[in-house]
Amino acid sequence: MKTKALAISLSAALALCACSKNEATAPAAGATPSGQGPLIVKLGHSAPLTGPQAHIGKDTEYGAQMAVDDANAANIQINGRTLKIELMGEDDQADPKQGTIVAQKFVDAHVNAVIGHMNSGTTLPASVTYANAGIPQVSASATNPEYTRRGYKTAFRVMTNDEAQGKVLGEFAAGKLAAKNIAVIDDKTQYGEGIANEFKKAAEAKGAKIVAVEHTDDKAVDFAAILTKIKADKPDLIFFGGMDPQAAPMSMQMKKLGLTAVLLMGDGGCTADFLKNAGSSAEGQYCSKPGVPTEQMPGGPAFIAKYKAKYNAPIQLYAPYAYDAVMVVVEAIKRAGSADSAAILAALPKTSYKGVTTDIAFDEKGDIKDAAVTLYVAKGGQWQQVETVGGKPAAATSDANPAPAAK
Ligand code: ABU
Repeated sequence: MKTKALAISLSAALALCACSKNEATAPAAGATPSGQGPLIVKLGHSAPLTGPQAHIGKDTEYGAQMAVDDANAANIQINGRTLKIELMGEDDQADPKQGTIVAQKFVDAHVNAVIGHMNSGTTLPASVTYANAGIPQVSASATNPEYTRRGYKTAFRVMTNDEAQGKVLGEFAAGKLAAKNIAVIDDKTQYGEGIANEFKKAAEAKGAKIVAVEHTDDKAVDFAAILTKIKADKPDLIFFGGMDPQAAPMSMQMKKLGLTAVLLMGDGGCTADFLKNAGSSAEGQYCSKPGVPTEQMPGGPAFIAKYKAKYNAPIQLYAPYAYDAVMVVVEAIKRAGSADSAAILAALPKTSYKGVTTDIAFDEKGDIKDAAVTLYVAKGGQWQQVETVGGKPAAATSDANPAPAAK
């Protein structure tokens, strides 16, 4: 009896010891649990899940969740333990302050890596927190070039950045679209202003004249004052740096006010929702998206079918990229033989992964190599490919891993 009581109090003391040691020393960010059983890996995912951009944030989360489900179903063994990934999804509301709150929440939860954030405006401030905590961050959508230019060893991106996208857009406007007088509107976000600046540089370098520069914000829906002002400058093209909740009403109001200028946007406006919400005004408007069209991606057709079967919704923008961002982390864990954040960080620069979207490898900054940009025109309620600039030749990606078949 005495021996049993002593054993119980000893094990209780040991448990207490372990617990207070854990609290006192605060385990390294992303440390994996020791002992037998599955190797639990926590991935943070952050995007706007409420507010006007929730449809894009949800799309990104769906893509990440699909990858998590596929990885868990694959029964991956890491040092004799089955990898079990848990996705911790958070809503940063596309708000930079909320983005840093979410980032700290992920640090406190000891996530092993982060997928996101969706917006450049949240990704940039959050990246400081992850860099300080040594947590790998893989963005599937934030395209502001600054994200990978701060020298953080923790920052990676599986999508073409806006230095490339803005250049392609500017050259397209002044070249194929032969725009001479261009008005530029941005939403004053890190993404909108950033891509507008890259666009302006490239369009001017190709001989176009910027006749007006206006700013709105990412909550506005009434652009009558801005558009009326711009109309007097007689632009033949309006470039908008921002997201579809603004782009759709802007397109409708351009027509209502009798502007004959064509609307050109980056990826933020290149969505299924833009087409739906802009109605007939969408016809003939242009946009760009990083990468090749989803159906031309190595794993695109299978991904589209599987996404539709699972979520019964069209892909908005970034779901295949979020899928690849998760898989790039999973591959890093496999190569490292460990899910510790430090081990993932050491493995990520050596990534060579045949993803759904393309073959993924990172340059010295953490940006994807061989980035492509595709231009689209709205025709008959669809985004139709105009041309793809850059990227790998098709043959180089034709043997890539297809996404798993639709369930
Ligand atoms: N890439 C456009 C939307 C996300 C962002 O960069 O803010």
